[in-house]
Amino acid sequence: MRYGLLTFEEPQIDSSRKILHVDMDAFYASIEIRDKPGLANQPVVIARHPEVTGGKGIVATCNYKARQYGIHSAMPAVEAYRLCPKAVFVPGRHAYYQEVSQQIRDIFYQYTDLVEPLSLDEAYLDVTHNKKGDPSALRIAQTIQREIYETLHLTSSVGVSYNKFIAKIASDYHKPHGITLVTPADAIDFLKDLPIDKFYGVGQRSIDRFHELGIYKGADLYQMELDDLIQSFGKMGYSLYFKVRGIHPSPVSSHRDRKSIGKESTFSHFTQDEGEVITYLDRLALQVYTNYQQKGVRPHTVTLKIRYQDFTTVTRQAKHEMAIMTLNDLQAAVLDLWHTYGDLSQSVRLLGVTVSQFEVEGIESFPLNIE
Ligand code: TTP
Ligand code: MG
Repeated sequence: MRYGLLTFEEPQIDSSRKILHVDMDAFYASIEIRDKPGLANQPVVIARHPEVTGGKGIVATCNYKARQYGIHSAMPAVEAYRLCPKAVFVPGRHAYYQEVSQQIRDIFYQYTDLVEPLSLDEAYLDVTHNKKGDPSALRIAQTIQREIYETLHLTSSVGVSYNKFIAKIASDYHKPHGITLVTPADAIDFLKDLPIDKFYGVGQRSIDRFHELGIYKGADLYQMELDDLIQSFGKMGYSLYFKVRGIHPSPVSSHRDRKSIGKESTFSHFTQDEGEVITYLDRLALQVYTNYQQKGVRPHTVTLKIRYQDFTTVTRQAKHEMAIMTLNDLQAAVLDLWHTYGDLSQSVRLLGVTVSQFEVEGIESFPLNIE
């Protein structure tokens, strides 16, 4: 294989790891139905009823019965109502879903500490060396699925493979309540068969570009040269070249050893307007907050990064005795740093917000200093 002036050996699959991706089925809706069995046979939509909100709400999710009417996540509740007026609209209870999510994670931790939650309802688990000493990842998947069902009365779907990328696609393959195993020997055929939009990380806008290039499924992607993929799709092209060959070495990174979570962003035009800077910082804080809240961690340190027009970069942090629990607290901490260290005598080109020094929610205590 040639890339630029360098020549590499054809990359090899590393099949030494055993990875699960667990994704709950119709998560919020299944919790509501579990708690109110009367809902079981009806289309259930998690959103406030459009008649109550004056039509403003958005569908968080819905059960599979409601999906038969074409209702789906992120759709305006008004549209869901139009598609199925008899659907039952149930307002979401986020704090409660978070509790259930923690109960699910507690089940995962009985098998491995290498758990990487992606959101409240899904996580990667590395079960290569698991606490049960079981060499069969498939059997562990079955046991975890059964245990979630028996203790929490919720169904889940599990993908079992040797890397995160394939495990995630596999969990979606037989939904709901399915288990899909993709062995290293099956991986290439599995990936070649896959429509391009199922490749995780390929967004709607790039799908059109892939189609323009005649790439509809994995097999088409597999034909492409690395150089061409990089030229057309940059970093994503590079990563897809390897993914379609079954290569994705990213480790399962548990929040227990994750050291920081951050987000930075460059202004499309540089600014000296403080109002604009503050709006930007609030938005970055919201993104960081959403990310760490989903992972169930609580930070003690906030770092602000400011890059000015001449590329001078200033990084300042504040340690807080109490963990930063709410979005308001995080936004206030970020603004505090800005007011102390920000300087608008020249334009700002980039801002970044990072949180670190995590404490983990739940029964186990976690040492503050994890560096
Ligand atoms: P998903 O796993 O995407 O959806 P789901 O669990 O409801 O259904 P599936 O069986 O297809 O996995 O998301 C998990 C939860 O996250 C979902 O129950 C509600 C919430 N969510 C939103 O609030 N807004 C959204 O746009 C999406 C996609 C999910
Ligand atoms: Mg789900």
